[in-house]
Amino acid sequence: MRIIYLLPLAALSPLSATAQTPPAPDRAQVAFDKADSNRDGSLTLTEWTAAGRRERGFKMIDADGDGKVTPGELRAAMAKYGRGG
Ligand SMILES: [Ca+2]
Repeated sequence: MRIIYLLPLAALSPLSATAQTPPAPDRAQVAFDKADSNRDGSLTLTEWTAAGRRERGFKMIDADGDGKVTPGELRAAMAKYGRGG
């Protein structure tokens, strides 16, 4: 009997999720994809500044300092600072 009551709630949850603002990981991926002009899965400073973002932000987000920003680094920075730089 318990399963019958839970199923309608489970079916509704995807609908309510799409009506809300996307969570930070999704926004990070969207921002990343927008800036990753050559689609190689990492952002260089050139791609970053070409996307209209500041060099200072790139250096803050490039956590390991290898000169490339990964989706994970961007996600972590957006979680920390609330935006993409
Ligand atoms: Ca790239």
